[in-house]
Amino acid sequence: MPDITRDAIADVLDEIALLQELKGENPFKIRAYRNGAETVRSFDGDIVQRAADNDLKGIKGIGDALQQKLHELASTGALIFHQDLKGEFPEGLFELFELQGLGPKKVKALYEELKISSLGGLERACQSGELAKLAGFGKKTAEKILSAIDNRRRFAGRSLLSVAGNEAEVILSELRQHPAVIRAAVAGSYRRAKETVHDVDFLVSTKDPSAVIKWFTEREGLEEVIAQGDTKGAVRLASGLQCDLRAVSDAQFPFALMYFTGSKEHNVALRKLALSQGLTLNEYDLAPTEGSDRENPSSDIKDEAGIYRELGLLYIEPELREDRGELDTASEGDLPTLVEQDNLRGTFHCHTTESDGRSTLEEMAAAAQELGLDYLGISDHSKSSFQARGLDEGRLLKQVESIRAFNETQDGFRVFAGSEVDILKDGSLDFADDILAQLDFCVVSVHASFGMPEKDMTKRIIRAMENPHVTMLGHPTGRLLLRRDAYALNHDKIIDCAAATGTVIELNCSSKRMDMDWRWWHRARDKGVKCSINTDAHSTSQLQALHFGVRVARKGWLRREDVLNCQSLPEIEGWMKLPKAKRP
Ligand code: DGT
Ligand code: CA
Ligand code: ZN
Repeated sequence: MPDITRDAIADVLDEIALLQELKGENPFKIRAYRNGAETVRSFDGDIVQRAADNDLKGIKGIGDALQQKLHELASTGALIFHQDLKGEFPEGLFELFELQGLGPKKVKALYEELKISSLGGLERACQSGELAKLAGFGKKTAEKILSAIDNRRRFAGRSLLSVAGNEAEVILSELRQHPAVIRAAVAGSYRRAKETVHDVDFLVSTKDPSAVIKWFTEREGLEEVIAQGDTKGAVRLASGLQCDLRAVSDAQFPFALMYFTGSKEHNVALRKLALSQGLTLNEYDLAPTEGSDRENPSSDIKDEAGIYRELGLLYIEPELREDRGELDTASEGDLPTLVEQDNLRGTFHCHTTESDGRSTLEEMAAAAQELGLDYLGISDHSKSSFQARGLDEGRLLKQVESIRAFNETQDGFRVFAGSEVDILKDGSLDFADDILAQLDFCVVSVHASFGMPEKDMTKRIIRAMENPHVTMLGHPTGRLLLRRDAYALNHDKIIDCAAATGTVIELNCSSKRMDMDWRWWHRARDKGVKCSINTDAHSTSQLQALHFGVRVARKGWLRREDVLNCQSLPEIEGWMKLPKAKRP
C-alpha cells in the first residue's frame, strides 16, 4: 500500500472541489467532494485501509463515483482525475489558495477578471490599485492581501514543532536501527522544543560515517539531496522539511550533541564560562587552553551531563538552553524539576460535535482515558462564534445535563462541563453570570475584533478575567503560528491580573498556537499564576498535542506544581469548589 494519510486524501478531495468551483461546475458535484472530504476526515475507523481494499460500500457521504476515486488514491497514492484537473490551471494559482483570507470565490474572480495566477501577479495588482477596483474587493482587501503575502514570505521555510516532530521521530527510530549507528539523537531547535523549526538536525555516532550518510541521502521519497559529504548530509523530504545529518565518533558524540543542540546563544555563554576555567569547548571536545596546566577531561566525559558537571553546573535540560538565565541558575544548583507528560492527570478546553469538533463527547472521553487521563474539560464555543456553531444558553444547559448523565456511567473518570465563552469587544462575556454559575469551569477567549490597539485589547481581556466565574484565559494572544501574528497585548498586565484574580492562563498546545508563548511562562510562574496545558482538540487525535504542549511548558520553566492539570481528580474537584479568589 502506498504511503498516503487520511488527511492527504481529504485534501485532494477538497482541492478537486475548489478547482471545479473555478471551472464553474455543478454545485451538487462540488458539494459531494466537500462532504466526501469531511467524511474521510471524521470517519471512525481505518478509512485509508478500507479505501485501499475497495471496501467503502454503504458509508454515508461517499457515493459510487467517490468510492472509485478513493480506491485509486489509497491504492496508488495518486488520482489521475485530480492531476488532469490540476493540469488545466497554471502552477502559481495553487499558491493563491494558501493565502490567508482568500477563499475560492475571490481566487476565481482574480483568475477570471484579472488573469492573476501567481503571488507576484497578485502583489502587483494590489499595489497598482487594479485589484481594489474589482467588484467585491476594495482598498481594505488589497491591504489585507498584501500583508498575507508578506506573512507568507516571512514564514516560508519553517515548520510547526509537531509537524517536524512526527517526521523526525520516524527518521530517528530508523537511524537507531541502522547497524552502523552507535548513538543517535535529534539536536537543534527541535530538541529545544522551539514552537517552529527551520530544519531538523540529526546526529549519530558511528565507525562508518559514509555508510550512514549514504543511507540517509538514499532514503525513499526524498524531494532532493541538498548536500552530501563523508560525515554530513542534507536532504529535503517530500513535505518540504529540510533534515541535516552529521556523523561523529562515539567519543565526540556528547560534545557534538551539545553543540548542535544549541542554542547558539547558550553555546556562546557556555564557551565563555569554560574559558574562565581554563578550558576550550567546541563540537569535538573540552580541552585545556594553551599554556594551562589542567588535564584534558574529555576522555572521562561520556554524555552531556558530564560536560556540565565538569564545568561545575547541574545538567541543563535542552528546552532551557536559550541563554535566559539557565547557566546562572545551574551554577547555583537551583534548576527546576520540569513537568513531564506522565504528570498530567487531565486536560481542559476541548470541543465536540456540539460546536465545531469532529468527535462526540463519548469519543473524546474515551480517547482521554486511553491517554491515561482521569478527567477532561469540554468547552464548546459560545453563541457569538456562530461560524463554529456556537451554543446558545439552551443548548449549553442541555449539554451540561448530558455531561452529568455521562458521568453517572463512569467510575474514576470525569468530564467537566464548561464553555469556551467569547470575550466580546467591550470585555463583557457571551453568557450572563447565572449561566456561567451552572458550569464546572469556563474558558474565555477572543475570537473577533483582533485589530484593537494594545491598551484596549488588554483592558478588554482584563475585564473578562475579573469575572469570578471565569476559570481560565484561552489562547491569550490569538496567534496562528506561521500564519497570523498575535494581536496587540500587554503580557505583563495580563499576567498581573491573572495573579491578582486567580485566573489560570492556558498554554494552548494546538500545534498552530502554542499560546501563551513560552517566553512569558517563567515570569507568570514566579508570580504564582497557574498554567493549564490544553489541546483545544477538535477531534480525538488532536489530544495527542499534549505531548508537545508539555515540551513547550518545560521550555517555559514550568514544574509539575505550576500546571493545574497535573492535579489529581479529587484535588481538582476540591480546587473548583473554592471561590476563585481563594484557590491556591
Ligand atoms: P533552526 O534550525 O533555525 O530552527 O534553529 P537551530 O537552533 O536548530 O539552528 P541550526 O540548525 O542553524 O543549528 C543547530 C545548532 O548548531 C544551533 O542551535 C547551535 C549550533 N550552531 C550553528 N551555528 C552556530 C554558530 O555559528 N555558532 C555556535 N556557537 N553554534 C552554532
Ligand atoms: Ca535546526
Ligand atoms: Zn478558541
